[in-house]
Amino acid sequence: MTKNETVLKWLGEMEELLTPDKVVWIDGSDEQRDQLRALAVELGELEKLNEEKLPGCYLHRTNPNDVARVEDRTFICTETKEEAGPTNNWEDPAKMYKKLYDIARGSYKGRTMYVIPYSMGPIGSPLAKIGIEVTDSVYVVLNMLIMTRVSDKVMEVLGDSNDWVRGLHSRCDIDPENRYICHFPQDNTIISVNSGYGGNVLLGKKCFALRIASYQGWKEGWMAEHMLILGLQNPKGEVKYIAAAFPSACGKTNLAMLIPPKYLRDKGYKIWTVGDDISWMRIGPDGYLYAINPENGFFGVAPGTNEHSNFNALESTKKNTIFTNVAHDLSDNTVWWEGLNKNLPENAIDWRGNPWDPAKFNKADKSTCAAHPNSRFTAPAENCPCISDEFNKGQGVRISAIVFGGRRAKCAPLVYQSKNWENGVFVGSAMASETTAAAAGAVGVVRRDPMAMLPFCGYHMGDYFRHWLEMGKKLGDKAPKIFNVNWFRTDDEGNFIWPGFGDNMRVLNWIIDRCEGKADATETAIGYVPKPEDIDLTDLDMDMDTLKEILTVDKEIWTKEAEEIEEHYKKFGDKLPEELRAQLENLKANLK
Ligand code: GTP
Ligand code: SPV
Ligand code: MN
Repeated sequence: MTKNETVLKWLGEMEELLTPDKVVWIDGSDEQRDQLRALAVELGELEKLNEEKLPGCYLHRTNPNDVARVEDRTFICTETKEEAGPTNNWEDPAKMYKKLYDIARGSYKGRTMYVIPYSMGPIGSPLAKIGIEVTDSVYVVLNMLIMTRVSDKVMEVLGDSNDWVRGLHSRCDIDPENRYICHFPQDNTIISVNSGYGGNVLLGKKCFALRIASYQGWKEGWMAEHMLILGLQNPKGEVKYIAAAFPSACGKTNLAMLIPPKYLRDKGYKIWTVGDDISWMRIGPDGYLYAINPENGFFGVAPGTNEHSNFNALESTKKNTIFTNVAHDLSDNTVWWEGLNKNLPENAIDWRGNPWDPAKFNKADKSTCAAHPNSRFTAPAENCPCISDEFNKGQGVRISAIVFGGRRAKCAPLVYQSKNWENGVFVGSAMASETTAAAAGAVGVVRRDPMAMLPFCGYHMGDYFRHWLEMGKKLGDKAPKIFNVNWFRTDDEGNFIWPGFGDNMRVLNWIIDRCEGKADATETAIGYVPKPEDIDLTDLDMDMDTLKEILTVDKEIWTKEAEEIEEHYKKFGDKLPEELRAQLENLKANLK
């Protein structure tokens, strides 16, 4: 398959360590994929779904102890603890290699070692990067075939270069006590043991495209971010691109595939999807910021996805999709999850593999759900009805606006614009959101999640803030404008006030108008907030007073917020850039 000595040497070491019965290279062909699908069914790793309704689709259940990312078992193993910083778990690389090799040794015995050469980004694009993952899981191979670009051409493009990311995945015994997701950014290496769940094992995704790539971007002068990328087309046919960072399960996939409200569609507005989770961004020859989506598919949250909330995502899952931990509707051999429709299946198997009793279903009690709250679909991007023409082009799209956001029941207004890049970096660095089921642990607890990168930044977060500030200096007046949004303000009964989903288009239009100098705003202590009349409420069952309420900046709440940001900043010690400290002081002064 290759003459690249760095690849052959590493694969030799892996074979010796893991002792597989055989080694199979993955070539990206339909023929090999079909054989592996059949094998996965034979092994019980996948169940084949209704070929007429869901052609090429399969169901997988992970071990119930293995359903989300495990942040407490995720490590950044740099030479020094200081380099990993206060927000990452750290271990000495030599110690961690030994520990992991001891766990993985001999673990492929009686099994096959699959070698997956893949490209993050269009193969051969100057913005793309190459990885090789070895795994003993056919499920992982089939997911990687959807999520990344796998082909013989990848090794041709690599040639004899050593610029590629090593990824070792071994299922071992799916033992939660020995589960580790470890990154060695200085060796371009990832090792993941004892898990079979998405973000822990599809090593091109969070492990490479964010944790390793963020480190590479810092060293090489570019950015790897937890951001969707969308193109907003106006009635003149012009398309402007927005990149948006929200924490896990906070609405990236939904925003990326949004369908505008009817009155805006009638005028000719349309959204194109470039990416739904990860963005790699570089300064182009013209000095502007350009982004590609390094992925090739969507690993999306299933619950809540339906033809009204996210039609395009649902369409994307109608063929060649793998469903993980959703419910199996036996009546027609299809899938179901909470929020798909109101027809609770009478004859279904839940995500644990047990018969599901719809009579016992109680919306408020997650343990009665048929699908796991973090159940997911792995769908090819090419299935998406609104996939952008730019998706497969390697040069990237020019970003006009960067948007931060999260789940805040009371604090952040629907939208505001930062005063400038530096102030925007402050907004991102101070971001907070309620935790979700995407990671193991408590749900609904507010935590600081800078730039939605808390679980994904592969180095010291203080250096990461500094890198953002440096990028801003290089971009100068060509820098994208930075905004913050919050779809999740709630009323006293806990209901979301803003309708969200397609109606978020009303906010995107204000954002683009601001970028083009077309919309007015009111200056507040935290930034520029829209004049209520500039958020178009046509056809919406919402009055001006309610809109004004979600646009208000409550000084009392924000004074408390500033205190919490101060606390949060203490973690970074003298690595916290002075500029950000000054921004915080400025906010406090504005609130007086
Ligand atoms: P990851 O894949 O984990 O990174 O998640 P994501 O950020 O792509 O989130 P996603 O779009 O999958 O949405 C997660 C959950 O939030 C789903 O249950 C959605 O239905 C819900 N959601 C998305 N957008 C909105 C919105 O505008 N308003 C409300 N109320 N809920 C939303
Ligand atoms: C997330 O948790 O942000 C995801 C899913 O996108 S995972 O791939 O598991 O990280
Ligand atoms: Mn994500």
